[in-house]
Amino acid sequence: MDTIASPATLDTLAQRRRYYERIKALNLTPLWEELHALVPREPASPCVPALWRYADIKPHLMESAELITAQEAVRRVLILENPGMPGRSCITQSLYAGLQLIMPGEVAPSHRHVQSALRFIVDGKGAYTTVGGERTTMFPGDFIITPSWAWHDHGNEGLHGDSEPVVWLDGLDIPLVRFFDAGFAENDAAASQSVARPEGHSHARFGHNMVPVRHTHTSPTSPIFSYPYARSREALAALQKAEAPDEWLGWKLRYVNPLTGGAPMPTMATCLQLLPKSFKGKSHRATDGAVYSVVEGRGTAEIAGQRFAFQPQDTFVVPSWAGLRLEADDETVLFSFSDRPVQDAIGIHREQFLDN
Ligand code: 1HN
Repeated sequence: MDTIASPATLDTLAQRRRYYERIKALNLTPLWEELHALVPREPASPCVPALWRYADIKPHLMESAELITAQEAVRRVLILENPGMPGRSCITQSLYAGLQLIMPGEVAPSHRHVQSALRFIVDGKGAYTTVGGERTTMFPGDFIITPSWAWHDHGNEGLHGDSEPVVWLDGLDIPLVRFFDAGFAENDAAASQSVARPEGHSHARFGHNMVPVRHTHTSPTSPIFSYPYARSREALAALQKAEAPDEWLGWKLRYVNPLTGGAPMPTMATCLQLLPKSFKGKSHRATDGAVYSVVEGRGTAEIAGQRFAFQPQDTFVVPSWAGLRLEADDETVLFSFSDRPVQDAIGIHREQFLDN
C-alpha cells in the first residue's frame, strides 16, 4: 500500500531551495527532484514522429551540388534531423540519418571511423562504394554496410557510359558512439583506395548459405557488405505467394549476418517488408525507435495517432514506444533500421502487438 506523503509547507520548500543552492557548490544535486524524469514509468522520448518527402528534398539536395563538391564536403549530406531534437544531428536518440548525393565523376574521399554505417540506395544507379578494398556497384533498394573502422570511399562513374546523380540514405550509430565518447577517425592517404579483390568476392564466399571452411570470424559485422534489392525483393515475392501476411507487419524479413544469424551490424538491425495492396495493419510498438525508407507503393503510417501519407523515396521515423499502424494503398515495400541489437544485447528490448 502506498503511503501518501503530506505536502511540504511553503517554508519547507524555501528551506529546500536554499539547501540545493548550498550543495550545488559541491557539485551535488538531490535525486528526489529528478527521480521521475530519470526513471520514467514508460519511455518518454524527446524524439517525435516525422516524415521527409523526397519530392520536397530533392531540389535542395541537387542545389547543394552547385554549392560544394563531394570532395570538399568530404560527404555531401543533408542530415535528417528529428524536429524534437534540433541541433543534435540525430533522427532518434541513438541513430543518425542523412541523404547523401554523389554526382557523376565525383569522389567522396577514403576515410574510416569507429561509427558503423549503412547505405540504402534511394535514387539513381551506377555509383559505387569501396569498403576495405572491395568495390560494390549501387542500385536502388540495395542495402550496403560499412563496418566500424573499415576504409571506405564512394564514387560515381556511371554504368555503361551513362551516369546519373545517385542519392542514398545513410544510417549511422553516431549518437551511440558519442554517448560512449569512443569515437576515432582518420583520413586515407589516397582519395580512392586501391581495389584488392574483384567485385562480388564477398558474395561468392559468404552469400550462398556457405562459408569457406577455414574462415574464422572475428568481426561482429557481417562479411556480406552488400544485400542487393533484387534478391531481397524476390524473397518477399515468394513469401507473398506462399503464406498469409502478418496482421501487424505484412511479410517482414530481417537481414542477417550469415555467420551468426544475428543482425548484420552490432549496433543496427535492418528489415525489408512487403504490404499487400489495401493492407490495413494493426498497431504495434517497440522500444527500438526505427527509421523507414519507402521503396515501392503508397500508403499511410499512423505514428502515435498522427497520420503521414508516404510515397516512394520518402523517409519517416517512428520514436521509441510510439504505436505504428501501417496502411497500404498499393503493394508497398519498406526498408527500416533500428538500434535493436544493442537493446537485445543489454536485455531491455520490449515490444507489443496491439489488437486494434
Ligand atoms: C560518413 O563517413 C559517411 O562515409 C556518411 O558516406 C555520413 C556522417 C557523419 C560522419 C561520417 C560516409 C557520415 C559519415
